[in-house]
Amino acid sequence: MARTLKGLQEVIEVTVVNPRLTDQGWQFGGYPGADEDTLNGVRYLHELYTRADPQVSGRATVPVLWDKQTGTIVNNESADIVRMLNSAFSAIVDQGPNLYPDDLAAEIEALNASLYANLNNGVYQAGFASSQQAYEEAYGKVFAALDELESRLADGRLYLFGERLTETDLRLFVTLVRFDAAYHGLFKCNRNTLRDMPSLHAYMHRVLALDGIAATVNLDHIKAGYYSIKALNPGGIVPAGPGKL
Ligand SMILES: N[C@@H](CCC(=O)N[C@@H](CS)C(=O)NCC(=O)O)C(=O)O
Repeated sequence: MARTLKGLQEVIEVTVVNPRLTDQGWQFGGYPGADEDTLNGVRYLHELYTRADPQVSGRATVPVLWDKQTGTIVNNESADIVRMLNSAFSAIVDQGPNLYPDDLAAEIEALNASLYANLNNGVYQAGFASSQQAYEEAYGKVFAALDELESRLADGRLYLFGERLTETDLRLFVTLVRFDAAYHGLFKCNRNTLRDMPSLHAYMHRVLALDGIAATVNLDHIKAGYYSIKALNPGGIVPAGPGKL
């Protein structure tokens, strides 16, 4: 999203991994809409981690920002990468909204933190809970956060902080756009769907309608990806719905 909004498509290519996580982690190619690694010609993402650091251990996660010139990983933390795309390339391409304006920095940090704890990560805590109590606590946090956002957006503002789109909107959108297709069913966050929350639902569609953003969302990949988590869905059946977001 940040790449598109900042007009960096010509400067930074995107390689989409196969949405079905294998026992070797993320794989390139072999699925509609997934890309081969034409740059390095590897099959699994972990091979790029090893190229970057032969001693590396741990999980090979996406996203990865890869430097073609030095042949290494610049960063693998989405929050950092969004900040980099916002300002680090402005000498080459200077366009798009400032996603992290100085005068909103403190508020952005505060909302990012609570959104992460209650919603972005809250849905995972609900989905991967190993006790009824942990699940119900996470479920409570998720819907309390959604209720708060629903009333925040009910005053007719366009984005979380008013007229200006910020990185916090990107961080919220990516969770909202997955909600009905993945978190409601697989992660048992099923008090209601996003469609049942009119202001939030309209907000999600407002962001989705921004120039180029719909092309960054692949509903089939979202469903195939989440429903291939074996621990939660051993049979691997992917639900047919929802028909639309
Ligand atoms: N802090 C990282 C976390 C990335 C992360 O956990 N990515 C997951 C997918 S959303 C992943 O690649 N998992 C691969 C695995 O667990 O093998 C970020 O948000 O950028």
